[in-house]
Amino acid sequence: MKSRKQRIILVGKSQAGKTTLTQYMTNQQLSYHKTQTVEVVNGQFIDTPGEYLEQRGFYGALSVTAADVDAIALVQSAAEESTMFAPGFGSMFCGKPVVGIVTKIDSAGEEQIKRADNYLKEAGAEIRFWVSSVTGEGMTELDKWLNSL
Ligand SMILES: Nc1nc2c(ncn2[C@@H]2O[C@H](COP(=O)(O)OP(=O)(O)O)[C@@H](O)[C@H]2O)c(=O)[nH]1
Ligand SMILES: [Mg+2]
Repeated sequence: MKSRKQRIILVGKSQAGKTTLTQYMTNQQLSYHKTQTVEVVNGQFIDTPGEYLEQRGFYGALSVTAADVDAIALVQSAAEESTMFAPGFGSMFCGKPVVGIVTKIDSAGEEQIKRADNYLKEAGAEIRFWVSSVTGEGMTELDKWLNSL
């Protein structure tokens, strides 16, 4: 029997859409606030500040924060041309399941979505989801995967 909800940590650049995604998934009203520190949302999502990915000095903090989770989500905006995820980035999480989430697909074309998807694949996310927190597209599939962990 499951004693608690599966916990997942969201890692991605500032503005990637991590916080908005947690708001969507936990049925909160979408409202912007800058994530200043690690926040646990609904006991399930560990939301992290963009600095955890953008500044290598935070990688120690990132791996400690991730030690207690069931899965890692690498979050990449489809609207972003570049990525901060180095190839193989996901391997720093010691073999835990790594999923890729392409966000903001409502505001991107197919080529942009595929580019983001490829960044996540290269980073080590074997499974990827394409979502929008505005239209809700892709969220059912993501939710199903979370519940299957
Ligand atoms: N069009 C669109 N905008 C989004 C989506 N998700 C987030 N945003 C916007 O992107 C900005 C950054 O979102 P936020 O969740 O704070 O990103 P974080 O820094 O990764 O936590 C905000 O202005 C959001 O309203 C989405 O799915 N579609
Ligand atoms: Mg945030």
